[in-house]
Amino acid sequence: MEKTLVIIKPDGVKRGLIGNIIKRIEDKGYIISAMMMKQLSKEQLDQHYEEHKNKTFYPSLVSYMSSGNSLIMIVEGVNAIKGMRKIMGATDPIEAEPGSIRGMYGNNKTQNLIHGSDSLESAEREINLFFNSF
Ligand code: YYY
Ligand code: MG
Repeated sequence: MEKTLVIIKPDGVKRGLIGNIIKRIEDKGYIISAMMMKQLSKEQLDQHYEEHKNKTFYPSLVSYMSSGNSLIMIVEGVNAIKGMRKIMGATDPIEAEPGSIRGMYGNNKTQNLIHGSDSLESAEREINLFFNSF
């Protein structure tokens, strides 16, 4: 079993897509073992997205990600890290597979509905950041 950190981003919460997205995660066979509704602060986002701090899109990413509530979850399952990335789809929803979450519901590269850790190291770091546990 693997753990990964998943965030339904503010556009997903505002658009009422929480239920649909959770359904996709559970239908895949994953277990949600923790969840927390929270408006993320700039300080938390600076840590969460530290690899992107110097990118040109960073200011707009942080202002969007802090604009409203997010649903932050620990998702568990066999190969959950890679598997979640697969059902999320590519970063840009226009490039994402039509059947993926981003491909089905998204059309904006920044407001792309969902985050999932990209490696075991990221999962451990991100789960510790939001839940103080791994
Ligand atoms: O891991 P993933 O979310 O698929 O993409 P990343 O390349 O790690 O970028 C993180 C986050 O930043 C992305 O989900 C949206 C935003 N972003 C952006 O606003 N504009 C870009 N050109 C690239 C990424
Ligand atoms: Mg990433």
